Amino acid sequence: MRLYDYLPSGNGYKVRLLLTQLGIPFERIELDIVAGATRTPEYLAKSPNGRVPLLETDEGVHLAESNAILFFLADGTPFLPDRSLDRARVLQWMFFEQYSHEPYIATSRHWIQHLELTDERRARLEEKHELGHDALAVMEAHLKTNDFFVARRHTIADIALFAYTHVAPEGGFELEGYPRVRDWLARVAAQPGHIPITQG
Ligand SMILES: N[C@@H](CCC(=O)N[C@@H](CS)C(=O)NCC(=O)O)C(=O)O
Repeated sequence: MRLYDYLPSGNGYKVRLLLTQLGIPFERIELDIVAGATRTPEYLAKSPNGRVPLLETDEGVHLAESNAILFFLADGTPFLPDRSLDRARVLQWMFFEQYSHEPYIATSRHWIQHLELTDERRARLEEKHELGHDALAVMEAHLKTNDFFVARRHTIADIALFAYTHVAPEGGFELEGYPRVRDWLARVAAQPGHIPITQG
């Protein structure tokens, strides 16, 4: 397996983390996304949307989109339940992550940590923070009665949401007001084979 990746990327980290927890060996190819390394003709031939992560199987098949990669790798393992309703609930939380969480929490972090904070970005940050806090509040409410997001155990829904939630403070999000989210972050970080986002 080969993973096209960018170390600070939470989307890349999701896949790195699952591959490691499944004990699947992989070669990691680091791409400098800020310098446009995902927009070269060679890379676009593999991944037309020009983003990381991208999985390349030993057969040379390419699969993009972090949560699709998680779903593919987790199938048949304890990280993805068998029951169809549970599988749908895993997808429910992964779609929530991509539509209501990542665009606000991950983007704020990327702008603050890796890009120049222009006046235009600074002005848009306020709305990103408001919508990011809405997503954190949804998570906090769910975790009032659940230790994990689906099926009362650690699944790829937790991995997908953990990736950018645990580094949300780097995007200006205080997690003090979300005690259940903080407890859940600790539970996910305590799972066997866990690695930090900084580990390639
Ligand atoms: N929905 C995609 C988002 C991927 C994405 O936005 N990747 C960013 C890094 S986190 C990227 O490659 N950006 C480079 C670019 O847009 O040129 C996923 O979940 O994989």
